[in-house]
Amino acid sequence: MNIITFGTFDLFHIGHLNILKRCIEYADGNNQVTVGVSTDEFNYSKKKRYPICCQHDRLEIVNNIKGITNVFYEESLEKKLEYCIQYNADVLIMGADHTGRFDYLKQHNIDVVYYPRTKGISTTEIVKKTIINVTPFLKI
Ligand code: C2G
Repeated sequence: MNIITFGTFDLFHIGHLNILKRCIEYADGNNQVTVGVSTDEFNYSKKKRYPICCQHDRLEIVNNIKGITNVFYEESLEKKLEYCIQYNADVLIMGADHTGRFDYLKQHNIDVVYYPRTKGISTTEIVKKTIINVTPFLKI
C-alpha cells in the first residue's frame, strides 16, 4: 500500500510525528510514504497568515524522518486527486479534524483513513503558550 498524507507541519510537534508514524506503520516497510507539505502561499490563502516556519524548513524536517520516502509542496486543496495519482497512492491518511473532507477520493479507488488527533497539542496552542510565557519579559 502506498500512503499519502498532507499537512503544514508548522512548529513541528509530537502530533505531527504521531500521524507520520501511523503512515509509516500502515505502509509496512516496502511501500511509498509520500507527504505533501503545504506551501506558504497556500497557507496564506486558507488562513490569512503565513506559517511561522518557511516551507523550505518545514519540508526539510519532514523529509528527514526515517520511513518517509517522498515529499513535495502542496499548492492547492483542489489538486488532491492529481497528487494522489502522481504519487500512485492507495491510501490517504489524515487526522480526524479532516473527517469526511476527502471521502470523494474513494470514488477513484483511493482509500481514505482518518486517525484521532494527538490530544493536548497543536501549533496554535504552542503559539498561544509562547505569547503568554514571553509577554511578561518583553519591554513594551
Ligand atoms: N495532527 C494530529 N494531531 C495534532 C495536530 C495535528 O494528528 N495534535 C495532524 C492533522 O490532523 C494533520 C497533520 O497532523 O493530518 C498535519 O496537521 P497540520 O500541520 O495542522 O496541517 P493541516 O492544516 O491540517 O493541513 O490539504 C490539507 C492540509 O494540507 C492539511
